[in-house]
Amino acid sequence: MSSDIIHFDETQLPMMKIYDFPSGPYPTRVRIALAEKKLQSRVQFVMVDLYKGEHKKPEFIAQKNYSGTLPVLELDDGTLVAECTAITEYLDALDGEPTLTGRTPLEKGLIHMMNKRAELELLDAISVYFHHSTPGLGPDVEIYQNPEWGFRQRDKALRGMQYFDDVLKRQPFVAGEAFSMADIAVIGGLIFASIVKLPVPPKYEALQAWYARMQERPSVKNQPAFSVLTATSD
Ligand SMILES: N[C@@H](CCC(=O)N[C@@H](CS)C(=O)NCC(=O)O)C(=O)O
Repeated sequence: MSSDIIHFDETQLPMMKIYDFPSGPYPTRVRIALAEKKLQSRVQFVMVDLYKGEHKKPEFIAQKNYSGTLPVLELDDGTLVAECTAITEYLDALDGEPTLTGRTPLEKGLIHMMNKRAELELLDAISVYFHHSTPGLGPDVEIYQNPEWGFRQRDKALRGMQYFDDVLKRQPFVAGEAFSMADIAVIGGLIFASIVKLPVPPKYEALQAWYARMQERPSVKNQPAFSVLTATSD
């Protein structure tokens, strides 16, 4: 273990706020990161109802997140950090153990690459499918839909599953030998895949086995997203 790891007493950390929708795939990424870092007690969650379009209200966009998405982290001085990757990097930098974003330059580079691929090839693609080719968040929120574009993104996500299956045939975690932010991003993708009823094809055995292992982690298995999925599954 390197000597530059910072350990701190998390009870001394000022309270943070997270604008959240507890069962959402992206907010779940940050919830998993918080659980891994054991920082949940330092966070006050503020519910923003996606299905009521609260995240698209002019006040939310002007005052909390220009992109009109969740989650958003607010520090006690009012500083706002949006984007799951950025929030995870901030939380990870607060304390050195466990690391979610890597220690060495190579670990950091590989984790960032695989995290980005998980977003591009899986999670964001499924999100586009959800918003464009399914009822999404409902007619009041989904004011522009392009179903053809959504179906292309669904097919892209299926190719993404094949890619991550290949990766996980070679290594135990998405970015190599250790659990990281990149695993969390793929978990978010597969949660979203369940929401849109796009199950991982059985032939992707390595991806399925990895996902089963991930759902045994305490930081993952207790997430509200899984109770909602169980409650709504056919
Ligand atoms: N790139 C953003 C995406 C966040 C995102 O799409 N969050 C979803 C919540 S699951 C959302 O706010 N969706 C509402 C919408 O796009 O209208 C991130 O990584 O935080």
